[in-house]
Amino acid sequence: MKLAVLFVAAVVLSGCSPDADSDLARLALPVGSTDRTQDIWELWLGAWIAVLVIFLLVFGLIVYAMIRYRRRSDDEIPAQIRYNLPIEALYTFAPVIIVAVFFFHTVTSQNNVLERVDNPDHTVEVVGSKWQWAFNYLDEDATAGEDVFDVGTPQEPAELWLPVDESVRFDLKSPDVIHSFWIPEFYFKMDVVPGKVNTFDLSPTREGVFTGRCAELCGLYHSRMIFKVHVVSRDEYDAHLEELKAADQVGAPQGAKEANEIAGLEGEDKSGNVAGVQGDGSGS
Ligand SMILES: [Cu+2]
Repeated sequence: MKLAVLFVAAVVLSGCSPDADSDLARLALPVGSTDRTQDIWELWLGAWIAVLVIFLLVFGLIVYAMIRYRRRSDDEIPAQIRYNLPIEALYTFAPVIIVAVFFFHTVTSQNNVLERVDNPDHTVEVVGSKWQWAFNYLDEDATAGEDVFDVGTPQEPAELWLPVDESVRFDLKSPDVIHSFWIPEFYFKMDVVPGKVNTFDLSPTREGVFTGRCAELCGLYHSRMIFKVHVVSRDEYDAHLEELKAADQVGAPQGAKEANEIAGLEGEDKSGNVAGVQGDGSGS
């Protein structure tokens, strides 16, 4: 029985992969785009297999019990059974085992995804602030070691450029509240926490333009914290950095340019409690 169920699950899911054309074959994930997406993909696929097996097993037992122990005539009552120790032990231990297996695979996948590379090729400092992003490219050859940045506003979102097949370290910072840095194609998000630098490494593996978001409800214009991600060749990446330098976007801002200028409310009093949003560039 178990083997049959496993076989069905394997057949149903065998056409699935993280770069399949159809959403269904990707199990509703976007096309995977970094060297870390395979780990998350395997976790996702494994969870679906486990869920399918459990579903078929439980549903099969329900149908079996309904038919096998049904009331067969009006003057007969099916055997009334209670306190079956083996079955109650099964009820208790099966879920514990299921949770333990999920936990084990979650921890190992997470460790793989968060593994550091020794000398990342690039370092991008990501500053999430109410309500946009700043991307600081630190110590790049293309700019002769000068830090350059791109910073967005809710009306004009920032763009993050990344070179394909080269490792990037992301340092996440926030000057105000908790945000979450999320690029769905990377199968990954990480909180951006004030007073703490969160870090992760990855290499984008697929050129393209993606949409990134803030995934932590951070206030009124949380939904405007959208940004564009361009994964490009190294040459295009370097050219973009040179453009930023030529546009005099030199330095490493610690908050959005107009963090307290809310879309549609231009000209409002900008003192008050959002004034602290604009960082001083000290990088603390
Ligand atoms: Cu946010």
